[in-house]
Parts: sequence; C-alpha cells; structure tokens
Amino acid sequence: MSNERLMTLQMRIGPMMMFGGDVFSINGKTMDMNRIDEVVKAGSVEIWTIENHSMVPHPFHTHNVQFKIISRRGGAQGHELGHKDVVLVHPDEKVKVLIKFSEFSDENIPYMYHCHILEHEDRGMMGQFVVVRTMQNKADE
Ligand SMILES: [Cu+2]
Repeated sequence: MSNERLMTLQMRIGPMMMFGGDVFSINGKTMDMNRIDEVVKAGSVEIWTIENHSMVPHPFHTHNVQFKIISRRGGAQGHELGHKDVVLVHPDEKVKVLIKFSEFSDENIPYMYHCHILEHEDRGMMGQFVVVRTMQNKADE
C-alpha cells in the first residue's frame, strides 16, 4: 500500500514578477524555512503526482531520494526509465513518480523538493519534508 501526494506547481503572473516577489509556489505555498510541508514514514513507498499549472516547464527535484517515473504524457522514454531525482514537468502535464524513502529518519532536519530552475526555487517553488519513524518502524527493531 502506498501513500499518494499531489504537488501542484504554480506561477502567479502580475506586477510582482518585475519586483522580485514570491510568484512561484507548490500547492499554493511559497517556501518557508519554518514550515514542514510533508511528513513521510521511514522506509515507505509513495506515489507523488506533480502537476504543472503554469505556462513554463519546471524540472521538479527531490533531495535524499530517487524515484521511478510511472506515468507521464507519452510515457517515460530512454533515460527516464532509470532512477531519477529530477523530472521535467511540462505545462498542463501530470507526472506520477514512485518514491521509496530511506529507513533513516530525523524528524527535525528536513529535506527539500523544488524546481531546479534557480530563479523559480529562489522565488518560492520549494517545499520541505521530514522522514519520521512510526510505531511500525519501532516494532520492527
Ligand atoms: Cu520552475
């Protein structure tokens, strides 16, 4: 059984774009170092659906984990059949990836996921997740 999460990539068009404000978001939120966006279980397998609701492509990148692309427009091809830590998500595209999280956990120190275009990441298109141990992890020890 796997958990599913949705990551929507958005870009607000408007005067803020010229003034360097936060215009790029994931699930409607811009990056906040003081907020943990997702909590995942150590050793778990999840399906993340990344949807691009903007007019430009975004290379979505995850720290700490690699994933398999299990669904995308036209299907994964060539190098995309291997393990990846970045996937390019085109405008209006929906990409599903299968992620196996590590057994290592630390509920205080988060990992990031973000658009790999620096300008987008710096202007908010980034989030944080922590990997935590569950009762099941503890029972298995
Ligand atoms: Cu981007």
